[in-house]
Formats: sequence, structure tokens, C-alpha cells
Amino acid sequence: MSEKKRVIIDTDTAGDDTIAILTALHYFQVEGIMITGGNVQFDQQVENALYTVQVAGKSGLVPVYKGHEGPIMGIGQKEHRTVEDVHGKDGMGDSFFEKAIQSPEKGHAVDFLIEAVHNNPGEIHLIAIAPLTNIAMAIKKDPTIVSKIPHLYIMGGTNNALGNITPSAEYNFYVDPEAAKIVLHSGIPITMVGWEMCTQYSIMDDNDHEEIEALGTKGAKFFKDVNKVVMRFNKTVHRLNGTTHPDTLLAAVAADEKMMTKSNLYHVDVETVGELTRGYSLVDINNRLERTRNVRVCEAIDRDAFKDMLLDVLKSIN
Ligand SMILES: [Ca+2]
Repeated sequence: MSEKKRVIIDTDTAGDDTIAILTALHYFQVEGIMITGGNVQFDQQVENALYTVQVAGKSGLVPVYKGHEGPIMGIGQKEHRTVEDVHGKDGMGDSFFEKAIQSPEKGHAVDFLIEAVHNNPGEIHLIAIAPLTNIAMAIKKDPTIVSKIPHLYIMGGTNNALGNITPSAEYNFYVDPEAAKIVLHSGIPITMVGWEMCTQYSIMDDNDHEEIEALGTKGAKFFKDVNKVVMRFNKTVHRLNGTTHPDTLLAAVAADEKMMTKSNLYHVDVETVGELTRGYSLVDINNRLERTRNVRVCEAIDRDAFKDMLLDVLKSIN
């Protein structure tokens, strides 16, 4: 029996999602991967997840399930905003990798999640690195899963900080704010790592990339390939001097909570109707609304420990 914590990952696999998946595969018993609509074309994301599992040498060992292709308010329509400009046409830095050996499972991600949680009550932690559509729909379909999920780690939102897809919103919350609202108020214990944690603690600059490349492993080469486009994008659009790793940061925090050097329980909500602020995450740090403190918000991270963990993961993949 493995001693590792058991998790299910929900991802819109492109760019940093891949490195987060590699991190999770390294530190957890990953029961399955669910794909939700987000970063790039849906089937490409499925393929990217399958290929990432293959890079980790785990083809056939980790099932990949297709979930909802679009946000709750637009199910059946593929009209949410994808971000090929950030991650490349294939979501993998325009690497156009070969087709993965493994195929996706036949069942729907939401049914997989519900069944896995019921079969293993209190055992399955969730790592959410995408719009929260699948998890919200699972909660709507079967609310009895809520009390059986010990913890949900979310990369999403911001804590009173600049967004990335608009000035007011982070991408995952922006794409499906209705889903984010359902999940945040579900009652599942939540830890949130917002976009501002990513810009403060996860940036890998040119020196870091040289250090990673020097590892000389298959993992290091994969990291370099998938980050090619985002490096250029960040420098020109976000004025950030390096690549950003929000999803990997979240996976790292889930793997080792001590990496979070500061966090607090706050009331967190999401704006669904704002003219300029749809997807904005409200974090009531001064408790002005006097509402339930529903989310543990990560406020500082040990950056050196994060980088060490990232290098350990990439070193291990050969
Ligand atoms: Ca993601």
C-alpha cells in the first residue's frame, strides 16, 4: 500500500498544468485526471494530459477523463476565451509532440469524480488547476460528495491584486465564475493560491531556466519545451521577467503545506455580474462583511523550497 496522499487533478492541460501534473504524479497517488474546458482547444488539452502522463513514465496507470468542454452558463457552446497566445497553438509551447500512447477513458469526468469520492470517503483530495466547471457540476449532480472530500486546493482568483486575463480577474475564475461561486460556497475545506502568489513566488527567470536545462533530464527538456511561448508572452504582455508557474505552485503547496509560510482563513466570493469585474475574487481580509470564512488563502510561500521541489521533480524524470 502506498503511503502517498490520494488526489484527483482537474486541469485544462496546457503550459504549466503539465508541470503541475508531473509534480502531483511525483508526490501523490493520482487516482485520475479530469479535463475541463479552458486554456486551449478541448481535445488538445486531453492529448496534452495524456502526453504528460507518458513523460512521467506512467502511461496506462493514470486514467484521464473528459469533462465539460465549456463553462456552466455556456455548456454545449465553445465560446469561452482560450489562450493560445499564452501557451502556443498546442498549449505546449508549439512543441507539437507525438500522439500519446494512452487514450482517454469512456466515462465522464463528473461521474468518475462522484464515484471515486463515494468509494473512498474522506480519502480523495482535489487539486484544481483549471476553471472549476467539472467540480461545480459534480457538486450540483450529487451534493453528498461534499462531506466526503477532505480538501480542495484551488489555483484561482487573486487576493486583492491584479488579474491576468483582465485587470480584475484571474483566468480560471473569469472563464467560469458561476462554477467558482458554487465551489467556494460548497462547504468543502479549500486552500486557494491566487495569481499574485504566482507572480511573487513562482517566476523562473533566464538563470533559473539555465539551471533547469543543466539538469539534462527528459523532465528538464520537457519543461523547456512547454515554456517557450509563455516566456515571450510574459515579457511582452505582463512585463514579467520569466515564466509563471501558478499550477505547479498549487501542486507544490498541496504536496508540502509547510511551503506556505503565511495563510489565513477569509471569506472569499466571486463576482458574476460585474460590468468590468466578472470573475473578480473578493477576499474580505478585514472581515467587513462578517460572513463565513470559507477559504484558507495562501499569502506567502517559501520560494527557495518551491524551486527545490520543482528541480527535484524535473531531475527525477529521465
Ligand atoms: Ca491550468
